[in-house]
Amino acid sequence: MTDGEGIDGSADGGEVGRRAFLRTAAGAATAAGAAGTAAAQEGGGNESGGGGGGGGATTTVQVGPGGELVFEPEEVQVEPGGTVEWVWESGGHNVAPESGDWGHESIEDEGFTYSHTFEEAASFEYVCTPHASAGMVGAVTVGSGGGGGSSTALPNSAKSLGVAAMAAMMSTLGLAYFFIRFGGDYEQPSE
Ligand SMILES: [Cu+2]
Repeated sequence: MTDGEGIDGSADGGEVGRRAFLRTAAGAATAAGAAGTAAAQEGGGNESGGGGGGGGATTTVQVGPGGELVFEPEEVQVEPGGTVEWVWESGGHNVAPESGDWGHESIEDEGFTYSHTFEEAASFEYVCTPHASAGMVGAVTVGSGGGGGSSTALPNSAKSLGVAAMAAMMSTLGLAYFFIRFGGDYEQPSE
């Protein structure tokens, strides 16, 4: 009945002290983490309207440059209201849309130009009819859509805040570990 009571009592005392310290350390770490999260959310909250200079800009696509059976560049991106101009660098090509009411189906010679203004945010694929099988295909992406998926990326400021919060948490926990491991006992164990 009475065996170990004194030992248990002192052990409990030590345990309580450690737990209290752990609670304090954990609380500090949580607070640091919460502060970091809040700051990160604030940092990520600035939704600026994006770059100006969208509508009205003209992007040039070379048609068959150097006699090669390609559109160069093969894929272009414009903002809604942006214009794409195709410039024939060699003859025998056209710009035939996969769908939609645009493009230039007639075969043209070098020096011809065709331009179209894209208002709708979508992806427009097209081919050169005579050379589609040779891989003379192209695409116009209007807007930031088309599988970019970059809207979920955190701004760098939020990332660094997160790292700072994590570092604060780790250092707090490290300090806690140090105190728990070595206690306040700085005496060397006598041998
Ligand atoms: Cu062609």
